[in-house]
Amino acid sequence: MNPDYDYLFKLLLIGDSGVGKSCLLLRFADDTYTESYISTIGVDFKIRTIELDGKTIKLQVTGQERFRTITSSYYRGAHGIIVVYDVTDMETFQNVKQWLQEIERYACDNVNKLLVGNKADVIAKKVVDYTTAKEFADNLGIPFIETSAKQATNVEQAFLMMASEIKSRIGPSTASNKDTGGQTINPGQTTSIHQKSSGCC
Ligand SMILES: Nc1nc2c(ncn2[C@@H]2O[C@H](COP(=O)(O)OP(=O)(O)OP(=O)(O)O)[C@@H](O)[C@H]2O)c(=O)[nH]1
Ligand SMILES: [Mg+2]
Repeated sequence: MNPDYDYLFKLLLIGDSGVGKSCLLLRFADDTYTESYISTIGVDFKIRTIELDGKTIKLQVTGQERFRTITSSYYRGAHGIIVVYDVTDMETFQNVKQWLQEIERYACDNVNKLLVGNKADVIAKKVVDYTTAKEFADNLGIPFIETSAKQATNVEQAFLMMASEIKSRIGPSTASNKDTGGQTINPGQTTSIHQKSSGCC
């Protein structure tokens, strides 16, 4: 079998409710945006294939839903985890620490992380400074980017940044890392998925 991609990366979007995880996912995968807020029940799931350094990378992105039914198997299957906060809501930034603890607890040790400050278009209500968040991320050695799902600012860059970091960690594409053994998450799937015994990414 010859898959039509060189790499398959599984990404997870986590963060407080309302920060814009679903909107980032929709902007990245479908280039759409909607103002109306429908809190995610169940799992958001999208696939998009990108080109990076001449390689075809299939990104399978899952957004976390409000009631945190994401189980450890989702974390363990992920190659990269994007932690999102809302730049207009200090509490969502303060809660990033908790989200990072969840990653420590459940994800693979070498999982790639990215901090995203979303809603950067709402300049008048911005309460989390770029420099504050950047220093926080630098201290933890995590890349950081501000985005706007609404205006499509840096959304593409955020996902490309993540893909590129994972690609450099994993190294050259081989048959064994085309699908690195995480579980497959099906659209609309809401229940926990049993982890394959193949273990971590
Ligand atoms: N101004 C602005 N609003 C945004 C942006 N991204 C999302 N929103 C708004 O924020 C609200 C919540 O966005 P969602 O993407 O549904 O948030 P979520 O993180 O998926 O929330 P849950 O599913 O409840 O966890 C919606 O009303 C969006 O329209 C952005 O970049 N700019
Ligand atoms: Mg959502």
